[in-house]
Order: sequence, then structure tokens, then C-alpha cells
Amino acid sequence: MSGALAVAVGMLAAAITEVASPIDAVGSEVIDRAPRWVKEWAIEQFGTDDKLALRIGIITILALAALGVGFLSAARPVIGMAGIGVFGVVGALAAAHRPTESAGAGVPSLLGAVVGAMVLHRLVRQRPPTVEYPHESRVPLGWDRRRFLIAGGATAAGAVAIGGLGVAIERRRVAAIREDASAPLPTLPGPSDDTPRGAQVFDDTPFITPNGNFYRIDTALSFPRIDVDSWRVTINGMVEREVSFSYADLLAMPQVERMVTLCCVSNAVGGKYIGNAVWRGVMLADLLDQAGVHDEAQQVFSTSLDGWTCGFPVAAAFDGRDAMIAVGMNGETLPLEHGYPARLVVPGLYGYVSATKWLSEITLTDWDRQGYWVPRGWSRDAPIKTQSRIDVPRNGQRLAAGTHAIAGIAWAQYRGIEKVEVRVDGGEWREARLGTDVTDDAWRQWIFEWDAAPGEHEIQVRATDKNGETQTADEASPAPDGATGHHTITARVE
Ligand SMILES: Nc1nc2c(c(=O)[nH]1)N[C@H]1C(S)=C(S)[C@@H](COP(=O)(O)O)O[C@H]1N2
Ligand SMILES: [Mo]
Repeated sequence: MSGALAVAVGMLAAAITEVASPIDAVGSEVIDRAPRWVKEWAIEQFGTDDKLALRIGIITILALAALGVGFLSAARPVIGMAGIGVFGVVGALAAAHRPTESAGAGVPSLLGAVVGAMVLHRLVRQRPPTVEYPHESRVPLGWDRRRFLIAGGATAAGAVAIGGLGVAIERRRVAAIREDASAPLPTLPGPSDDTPRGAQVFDDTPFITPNGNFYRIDTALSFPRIDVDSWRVTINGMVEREVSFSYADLLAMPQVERMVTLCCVSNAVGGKYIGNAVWRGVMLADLLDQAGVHDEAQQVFSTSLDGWTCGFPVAAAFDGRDAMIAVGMNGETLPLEHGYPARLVVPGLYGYVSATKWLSEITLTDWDRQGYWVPRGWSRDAPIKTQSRIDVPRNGQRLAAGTHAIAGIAWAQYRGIEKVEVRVDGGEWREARLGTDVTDDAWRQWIFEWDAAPGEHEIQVRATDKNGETQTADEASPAPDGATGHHTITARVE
């Protein structure tokens, strides 16, 4: 209970002073240090809920440790206080070590530990001395026990109340950012997020992914501190002149809208970490030209408000593809989850090398600097691989014999999709009908009419890009540069 109070006080102090909460700081350190397979496993197990799972994990470990320490401290209170102290120091070190926090961020954890230790000290002092009684009865002395329980209960209640207050303050902070983010963007002529005619050829997967359903992948446990009025994105490094732009600057510049399908490198074959949106913003090349990029620059390296980094070749900013700093998504202001106030979107590159959310800085540099995921075993260069997915029928679905649609999506951003083929039970590859070719940077839907005979059937799909390259059948896991293989499902026809 003293441990819980310690954590709660730490969280409250962190919320009040707007530094990373001790739990999130430890969580972020865990995320940064965990080996690649642990992260992949976590993403696979918990998907986008991996952050919640991690928080619950940390709190569970803390609770178990507190229980253990609690038992030991019944005999020797010093152990309890030392235990709380150790956790306080771990929390403090984790918080102070975050790339966006100063040493002061450790204070809440230490404060929490001091309060926890003091309360523990008082609690154990109230306990009856552990002496042998000359009685046969094992019933302890009534009033002492009751007082201990009351004091313990009060401590637990205090921990819950203080922890709750900490959570409430953090909620208010996020609500204030969301309030800013709800200001509408200046209007652009023409429709923005209407589904182009003929692009939607089956119902189950919307051609344009609604913002609320768009996958979310990032290392952030809480949203970074964002004050849109003072926010700026700076372009520096190997440039003629450092330039920086405020949010109002970006909104006042010529805006473009581009449909781009974003995809995570950790998307397994058939996975759901992919989404298609109409992004609105300012062309990156125009902004880089204002800074004047030096010839020796190799990498467009970007940093987020929470210290996350990534980088892609300078060529990708100037080869004509629609790389942009986006401020809008599907006709709305860029949602907080997807990088408000601004993020990078680069067609054809996986998100982990290009799509920095909560953008803060763009540095033109060489390849010596490594983005967040590169030293963690992921490739420096990461063009999106040509892939396809079956969305209808669902894997294992039971169907009545007769005609059924097999349908799904295929993508090869920046190259474009030329052809999609379907194969049943290892037979001939047969061409599917494709939805409208809206842009090479977005996925294409496809549909295939299947005459289903009774039995269990294996269905596979493969796509060919506009360079004439057909996706490989070789199965590879997401690391280090994207999964390959044919998405394969089974259907039972009765
Ligand atoms: N600040 C920040 N930006 C980030 C990341 C991150 O961890 N932190 N993850 C990247 C990865 S791996 C992907 S796939 C995309 C996902 O963008 P989304 O969450 O908007 O779908 O964001 C990228 N931008
Ligand atoms: Mo990703």
C-alpha cells in the first residue's frame, strides 16, 4: 500500500509539473531497450493495445514486488523502505533518461518514494511488536490490528485518490491539445475525401480508411507536450540557411491534397497495419528548397516532439513523389494520434523511416546518424514491398456452394499496382478485376468471382506492380525490411 502511494504521488507530481509520469518513463525505457523480437511479439499479441498491456505489465510487476517487499518488511521495515527507494530511483532514472526530459523529470519518482517510505515507516511503527506471547491463542491483540488495518486502508485509499487525480490532470492536458486540434483547417477548393468512382469494389474494407479506424503505431506512451501557438518545425543541418515554420506559416502556404496509403513495416502478410487516407499539407521539396539543401546531404533525418527519429534518402524528397508535411487527414485537422500539429508523409516508404508524427525538426545530414529503429535491427532503406491481402471471405469462413466474391486490396506505393491474381487450391493464377487506378501511391481494391464447390479450399493472392515485378512467394517475417509471401486463407464450402 505504501508502494502504491509512492507510485501515485509520483504520477500526480509528474502530471502537475508536466514531465513524463514514472510509469510511462519506465515503459518508454522498456520499449526503447526491449529486444526486437519482444517488440514484434508485443505488437502481434496486443496490436495497437500494446501500450495498455505494457502499462498493466509494469503496474503488475510493481504490485508483486511491493507485496514481496511488504512481507519482508514485516520483519525488517528497513527492507520495505529500501525497496520503495530502489523503485523510486529506477523511476527517476528512467524519467530523467528520456530524450525529451531533463534531470528534473526524476523528481516526481523520488518524491513519491519519499512519501511512500515515510508512510511505511509510520505504518510499521504502529504494528504490534513481534514477540512470542505466552498464550496458546494465536489471535493477535485486537485494537492494534484494527488500527493497523485502518491506517493501511487509509493509505490505499489515499493512493487511489492521488493516482486518480494524476490521471485526471493528464486527461485535462490531452483534452486541451485536442481542443486546439479541433480548429478547422482553411478550406480548399474541390472535394477532399470522397471515394473516387469505381475505387470501392467490395464493401468490407473502405477504400478511404476513416481516421478513427486508421492503424496507430508509435513508441509514445503519452502524447508529447504540444503548444500549437509556439510550435515550429525547423529545417537545419546541411543547408544554405536554417529555416523554421510555425503552424500558421504552414497553413498560409499553398496546400496540396494527396491520397497516400501508409503502411507499417511490422505488418505481417495479411495484417492490418495499413490504411489509406487523403493527406493535406505542404510539399516537402518546397520547404527544403527554402532552406537550400547542400549536395553532400544524403539523408532527410527527422525528429518528433517526443524525441523519436527516422530518416530517408534525400532523393525521395526530390524525385517527384509527393512527400509532404501533412496538417490534415481525410478533410479534418490531423488527429492527435496521427501526429498533430504536423507529420511527414512520404509515398512508397514504410512509416518507420519516413512518417514522423508530432514533427519538430528536419535535419539534412549523412548516413552517420541513425533513426530510432535502425540500431534496433531494421534496415536503413525501406521501400514498401508489393503486397496483397484477401479480405473476403474471412479465413476459415463457411460458405454455401455457389458463386462468391473473393476480394481484397493490393499495394505497391509509388510504383502502382498493375495486376492482381487469385489462385484456388494451388491451381492456375487467374486475374482479378481491379478497382479504379486512383494513384500509384494508394492501394487498389480487387475482386474475383469464384464458383465455389463443396469442400475445404485454399485461396491465395499475388500482385504485380507497374514495373512488371510480381510479389515473391518466399515467406519472410517483417524484420528487417518488411514481410513477404502470399496471403493464404482457407474457406469451407458446404
Ligand atoms: N513520433 C513518432 N512518429 C512515428 C512513429 C513513432 O514511434 N513516433 N512511428 C512510425 C511508424 S513505425 C509508423 S508505421 C507510422 C504510423 O503512423 P500512424 O500511427 O499515423 O498510422 O508512424 C511513424 N511515425
Ligand atoms: Mo511502422
